[in-house]
Amino acid sequence: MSPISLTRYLIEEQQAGRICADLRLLIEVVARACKSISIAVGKGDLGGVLGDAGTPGSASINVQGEAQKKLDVLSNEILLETNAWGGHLAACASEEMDHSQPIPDRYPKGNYLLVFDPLDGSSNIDVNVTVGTIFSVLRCPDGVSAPGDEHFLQPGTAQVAAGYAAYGSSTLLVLTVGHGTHVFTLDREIGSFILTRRDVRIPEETREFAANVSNQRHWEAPMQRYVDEMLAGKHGPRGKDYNMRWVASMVADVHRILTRGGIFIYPLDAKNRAQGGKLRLLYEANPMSLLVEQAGGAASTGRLRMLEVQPEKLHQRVPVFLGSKHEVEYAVALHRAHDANA
Ligand code: AHM
Ligand code: MG
Repeated sequence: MSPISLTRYLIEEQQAGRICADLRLLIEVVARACKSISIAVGKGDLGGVLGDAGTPGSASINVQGEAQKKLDVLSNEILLETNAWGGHLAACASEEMDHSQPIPDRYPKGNYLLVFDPLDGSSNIDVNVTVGTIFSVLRCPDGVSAPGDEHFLQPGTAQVAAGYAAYGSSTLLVLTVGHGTHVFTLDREIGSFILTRRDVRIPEETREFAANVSNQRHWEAPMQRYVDEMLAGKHGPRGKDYNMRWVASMVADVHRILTRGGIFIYPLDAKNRAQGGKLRLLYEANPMSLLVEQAGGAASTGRLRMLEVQPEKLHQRVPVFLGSKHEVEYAVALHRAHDANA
């Protein structure tokens, strides 16, 4: 059978009545932006794109209070510019921008809102480890012609599409439009994303976890216990030996879980408690949670199903537990038992 390109996949989804033409074109434009980012990431030092943004000794700081890399800024610009003129969007919101940005008046406007983390895993940019772009598509509420930050505050269940591009040994686009999670690989010779894994399924059981264990002493008690139990191996309460992997790029860690199972955890800890967690609900947790649920996995804050959290602010942060269903359920049960005894 001839390869199925992203374009063909999306046209077939439209023909099946699962997406409309505007959403199809919007996803095509996001994919085009990801190709441009992939090229910029791939040039590395040759493109002069590594290192901090800003001037020497005074790195530019984003709304998250984090030093921006040149590639964070460039990727954000690529996504904004590529998506500005297509006529499918009403506004964009980015992890790298203080506020959402409406489509400029000189361009036609559409009915969707695009949310993105332009280059996730920034700490890995300069060391040639996988980074990625995470995105989520929401509907602009009816009757809203000039959307502001408040119109993005929709729960993850309202996402009409979500995905990520991973810039690793190959460039991948992983996508859901609410009917399964599918993997497309960039064929660099023809410049197209080709469907390489349809309907990914995450095994319900796992022996692998992803966590920055250097933070363990700062975590809430149930999560300290959870990881202690896994580290105790087959002679401990879990009765099996676990393996640990932590790339520190959420796209890479989630991609491994979509490929062979596992659990990803970024708990609440003493350092991030005031902000509610480390990872961002709208830019990271919600799109990844939709992809994981669509692949048969589970995603939680530890206390709530991630996709049902009602956002209160654009840059809201949350604790994250996602991946193999039974493992996530176990982590949630430990939180529940702890809260019941508090
Ligand atoms: P970023 O959006 O600033 O790159 O931060 C998000 C990243 C995730 O990709 C990753 O899971 C996590 O931060 C790594 O955190 P840590 O450096 O604490 O291990
Ligand atoms: Mg990020």
